[in-house]
Amino acid sequence: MIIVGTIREHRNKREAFLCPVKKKMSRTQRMRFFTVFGAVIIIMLMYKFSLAKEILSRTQEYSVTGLPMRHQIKQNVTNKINSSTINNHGSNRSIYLEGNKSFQSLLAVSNQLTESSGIEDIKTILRNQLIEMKKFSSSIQTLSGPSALPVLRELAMKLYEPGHLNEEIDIQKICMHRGLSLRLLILITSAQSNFKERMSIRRTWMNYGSRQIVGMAFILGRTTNASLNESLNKENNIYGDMIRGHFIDSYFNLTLKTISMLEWADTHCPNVKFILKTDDDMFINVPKLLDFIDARYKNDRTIYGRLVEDWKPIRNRTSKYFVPYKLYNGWQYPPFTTGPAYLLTGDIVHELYVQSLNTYYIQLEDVFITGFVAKRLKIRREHANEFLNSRISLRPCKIRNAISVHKIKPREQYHLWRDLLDSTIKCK
Ligand SMILES: *[C@@H]1O[C@H](CO)[C@@H](O)[C@H](O)[C@H]1NC(C)=O
Ligand SMILES: *[C@@H]1O[C@H](CO)[C@@H](O)[C@H](O)[C@H]1NC(C)=O
Ligand SMILES: *[C@@H]1O[C@H](CO)[C@@H](O)[C@H](O)[C@H]1NC(C)=O
Ligand SMILES: *[C@@H]1O[C@H](CO)[C@@H](O)[C@H](O)[C@H]1NC(C)=O
Ligand SMILES: *[C@@H]1O[C@H](CO)[C@@H](O)[C@H](O)[C@H]1NC(C)=O
Ligand SMILES: *[C@@H]1O[C@H](CO)[C@@H](O)[C@H](O)[C@H]1NC(C)=O
Ligand SMILES: *[C@@H]1O[C@H](CO)[C@@H](O)[C@H](O)[C@H]1NC(C)=O
Ligand SMILES: CC(=O)N[C@H]1CO[C@H](CO)[C@@H](O)[C@@H]1O
Repeated sequence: MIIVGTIREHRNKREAFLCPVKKKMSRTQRMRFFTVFGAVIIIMLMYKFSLAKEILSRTQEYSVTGLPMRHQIKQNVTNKINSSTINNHGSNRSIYLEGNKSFQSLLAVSNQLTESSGIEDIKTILRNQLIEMKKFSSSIQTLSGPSALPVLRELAMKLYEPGHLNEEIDIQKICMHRGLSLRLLILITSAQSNFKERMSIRRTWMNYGSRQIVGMAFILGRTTNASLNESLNKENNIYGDMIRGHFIDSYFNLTLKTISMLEWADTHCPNVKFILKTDDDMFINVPKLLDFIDARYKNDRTIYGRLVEDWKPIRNRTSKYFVPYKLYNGWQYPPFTTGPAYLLTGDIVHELYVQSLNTYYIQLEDVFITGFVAKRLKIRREHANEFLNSRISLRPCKIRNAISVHKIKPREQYHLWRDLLDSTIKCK
């Protein structure tokens, strides 16, 4: 009895809900209703789509910085767009405005519809609404300059994975007795695939590493490419001179490589007198560098190199050195020594490491370490003309007076090494 009663009640309710609609709607009215309903759905879908496109185009713009691994950067920026880590009111505001605008245009459509609106009226209203929408979309596009980029302004510590794969290397060979009797440690940042570059250095100026007072090693990151990883393992089995950090190796992560270098030196070689940071496309005149150090043996808290002042951030997205305002909004960098080669006194390594982790990340490692971090720690930066850090004519006498020469191809290392040692060449 009770069951039958509730079923009947249900049916009655349904009929009460459906019947008046059925009765009131004529065929044309029903058509109009569904057309408007469909149009509203289409508008909502289009807004959703344009919103998605807006986000996508921003992340793409961000990645058009000439940085390799742009795919991964894009992925992470997209991942983080939803999280609160984005400190970007510009883009948040425009997305928010867009939402408000879409709500308003739906209201506008419904307000303009009357009982008597025909299909043609609805079409006109929708067309006008679409034109409005397009105008608004393009105004958002022009709004999204660099300031609207979803850029992550993060402390380096958030990005850096500390630690090294130390099982593969002979730490004593690179830095004996934690650097107590070591005068110079040369750490060469190297890209994983640059096997030829490493070989040419091993066969030339790296030979000085066999002296008791000089230690040398390459600094690399981690890779997810198993076959590349395997060939690096093999290379290290033979040479044991590659310090491999835990961070992922990429152009955007260059600064992490230098931080990794500082961490390793701080942990395993804290007593060394001087550290040269250099790259695998450099020729280093080690005897000249040792003379340079001997003349400054008593000095402390200094970075020597090619000092540049008044350098301004590059805001051109197509540049390799592009830095968005969100990462650094100053109009010029503090004085810094350029990245291909600079020399640190050993006493500042620990400070530099700790402070670098507490500094906002930018991918220009020289500006970051020898500019921002060193300035904060009040470390002197001194210009030395012998650091050429640029491509010069490779005449023997020029090389003999230089400490570092940039943009050297692997086969040129051999020529320079031979010229450096050739005692038949006399210079003034
Ligand atoms: C964005 O965040 C909201 C709420 O935090 C969540 O429901 C949604 O799934 C997230 N979307 C994406 C694409 O992660
Ligand atoms: C957007 O702004 C709202 C309120 O202003 C805030 O709660 C939210 O976290 C912001 N979202 C993003 C992605 O910045
Ligand atoms: C949406 O925009 C209109 C005007 O453009 C404004 O008056 C209204 O306050 C906005 N709504 C919200 C929720 O901000
Ligand atoms: C790369 O090789 C190292 C050393 O053998 C190993 O610890 C690591 O797990 C390897 N990584 C990958 C991605 O294969
Ligand atoms: C992995 O590294 C090898 C070289 O060792 C290269 O030929 C290959 O293209 C790389 N694979 C990917 C997916 O990058
Ligand atoms: C940089 O390194 C960090 C730490 O290993 C890693 O999570 C991140 O994916 C890397 N970024 C790029 C762009 O390679
Ligand atoms: C940005 O750089 C590209 C090439 O590097 C150049 O063609 C373009 O004119 C530059 N744009 C501006 C605004 O300087
Ligand atoms: C390529 C890249 O940066 N990947 C990182 C994206 O972010 C997640 C966590 O937020 C990391 O685990 C990935 O390594």
